[in-house]
Amino acid sequence: MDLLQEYNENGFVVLKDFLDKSKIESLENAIKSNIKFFMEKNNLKITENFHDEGIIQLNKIRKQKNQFDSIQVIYNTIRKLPEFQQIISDEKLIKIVKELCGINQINKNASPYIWEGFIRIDPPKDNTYELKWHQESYFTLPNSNAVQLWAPIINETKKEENGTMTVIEKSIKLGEVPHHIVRQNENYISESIIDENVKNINLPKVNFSMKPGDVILFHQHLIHKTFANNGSKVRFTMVANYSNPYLEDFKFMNEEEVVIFHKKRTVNAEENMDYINAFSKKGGVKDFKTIAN
Ligand SMILES: O=C(O)CCC(=O)C(=O)O
Ligand SMILES: [Fe+2]
Repeated sequence: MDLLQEYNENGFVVLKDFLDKSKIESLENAIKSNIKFFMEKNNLKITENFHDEGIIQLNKIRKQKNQFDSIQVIYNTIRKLPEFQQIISDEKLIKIVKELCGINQINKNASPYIWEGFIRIDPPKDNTYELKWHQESYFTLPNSNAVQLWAPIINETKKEENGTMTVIEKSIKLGEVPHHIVRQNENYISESIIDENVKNINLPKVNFSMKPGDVILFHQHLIHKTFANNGSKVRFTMVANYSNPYLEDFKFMNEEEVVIFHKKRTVNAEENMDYINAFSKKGGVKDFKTIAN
């Protein structure tokens, strides 16, 4: 079975040992240097595996009121590293993405639109930003047959340790499943499929043990989430979203429009207009506490 067939059948493909080792190493060094910079600023001791300990300690500091949030700055800095942009724009990778999102079938010289690219940092035993089951079509350009990339760096990812990606196999056959606005905790609200609706889906769940260099590419309608990080190491993951802007019904929207568009079409949008109006752009609300339910 070729990659496209496998993708259309299961909703995802896993590419083992796919990314260039030296490019990963350059990115990892750049990230570690950024973490080290903030550790030194905070007078934290630099040990051998300082990057894990650094994130854990800086995450504790961020939770103390009125303390400078280095994690937020690290997040925003490392997503713009040229070493990261290079990996998500890698020729070999884009060639496959073009096949999966249907660009090759339209024009082999055309290329996808990178809607999103960032590096997620999940410290151990902190479930503040844990996402529930969802489909990426609620977070990307509408009608763009988007492909999502998820790939670990620095540390490998395993279900029982620092958690990893899990998907509902073949759930793309269900098409888009309605999402709700779900208040997860004091600090976080997300759009996701409520547990009750997930329970009714009779398809197998699979998860992937991944090493740096491995990549999972999945369809915008594949239902997925990650397991909590219950290990001792930080989970660092590259996330990118590629869309096909050449489809018949594709309509370009800017970031703000996309965010509002999807929130407004959730099942319980009407009861959550305060929250929706407070959102101005991607990742736009920092303090959910001030928003009324
Ligand atoms: O890494 C995570 O926790 C969430 C990832 C995710 O939902 C995605 O990559 O689409
Ligand atoms: Fe996702």
